[in-house]
Amino acid sequence: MTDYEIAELVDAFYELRNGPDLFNDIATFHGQFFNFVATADPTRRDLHFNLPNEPEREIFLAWHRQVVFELEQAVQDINPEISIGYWNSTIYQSPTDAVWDEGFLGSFDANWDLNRNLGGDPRLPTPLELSNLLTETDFFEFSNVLERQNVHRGGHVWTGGVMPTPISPRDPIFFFHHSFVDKVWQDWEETHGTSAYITTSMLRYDGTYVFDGQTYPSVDPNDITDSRVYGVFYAENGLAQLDNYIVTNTYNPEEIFYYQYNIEAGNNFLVPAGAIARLESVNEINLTPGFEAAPGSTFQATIDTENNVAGKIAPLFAKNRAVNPYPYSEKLYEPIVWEEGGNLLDDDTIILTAAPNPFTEKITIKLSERKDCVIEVFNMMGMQIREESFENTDTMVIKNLYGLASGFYVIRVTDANGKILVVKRIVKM
Ligand SMILES: [Cu+2]
Repeated sequence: MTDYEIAELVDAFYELRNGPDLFNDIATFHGQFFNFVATADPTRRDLHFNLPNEPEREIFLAWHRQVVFELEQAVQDINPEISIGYWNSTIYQSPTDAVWDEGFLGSFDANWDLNRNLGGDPRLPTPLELSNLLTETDFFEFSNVLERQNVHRGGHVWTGGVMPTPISPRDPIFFFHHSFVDKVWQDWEETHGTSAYITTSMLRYDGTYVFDGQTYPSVDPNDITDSRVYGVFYAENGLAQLDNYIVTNTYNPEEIFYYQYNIEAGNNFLVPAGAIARLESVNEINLTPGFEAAPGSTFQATIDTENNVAGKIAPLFAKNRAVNPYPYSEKLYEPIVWEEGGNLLDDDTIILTAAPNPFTEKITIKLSERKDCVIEVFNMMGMQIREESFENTDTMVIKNLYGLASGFYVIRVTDANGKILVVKRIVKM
């Protein structure tokens, strides 16, 4: 997440708490329905610790996906540009990690009386525990092991304070932790594809619950077994791969997928006629075979030049979802735009490198095959400072760049039919 995303998210959390207090409403609900023994009262439903042999009661993963979405929608009502990231607790296991900084989630400890005891119980999950979990083939067994062992339990007990208690949603880290649990479920579902519930409605999301004057719709857990239903893609290792998705603008009137590193969209990522979508990255966007923006759609690929990849970013948490972009209208910057779709990329994969990056006086661009191309270079203000055409070549060199000031530039490669092949940020030393 960029500094901007972090600062805005923290502000939104305080605003929610000081307003209708969604944090305490969720925490109270979670505490009230935390866990009941089925034999004591078989009619009483709950949220946690049902066994694989009582699947008619089980809603753990779907309920927590929905509650993260509920909070995220509330955050986006305040600022539609931001989303909740995930805490990969198999990697980030130190109390000095950026998420605990005073400017991120650190300040909530004292201000909300959370009494955290970071690392007091050190049972965070290992990468091996996670990979073993993902080999489980039965959905209810998978859910049960995930819930009871360290992939889920770890983040709660390691954080301490309210986190290992039924009112854990009082601590905002709960939502970053459950985003991670949700990512693990999504990874499992993409491999096994067999998530299925017996029950068809959920506590709180049964069509009767009212919060802040709003009645929540009923949600069938079977309808949300793929996170794409909510436009959620989990980035990993610097790559957000957007695939098998049709933009519908159901939850966001302008679907913006923001990720600071690399975004790749293809393999049946479709923007139908009338739909609006934008991909925005600090670094690089690639459109690969299977990407389609239909005629009559509005599609943009934009490089965010307000934020840096290096330095300004806490690279722990990344989650893509539909959020609005930075307001470009406030400055001269003309976003790099590809609008009015209808351009389907070729079936061949285009691999592009621009080197060296950082560059000093020339850039060499390589494609996987020979093409007619136009290469444009833009400065931070979005002004085009160079345009060169190349014919039937896979190697293009742009020279005489030593006069440029140090800093960021954006390079755009377009083929002879006006299709954008890549938009990439480069750095002048
Ligand atoms: Cu819970």
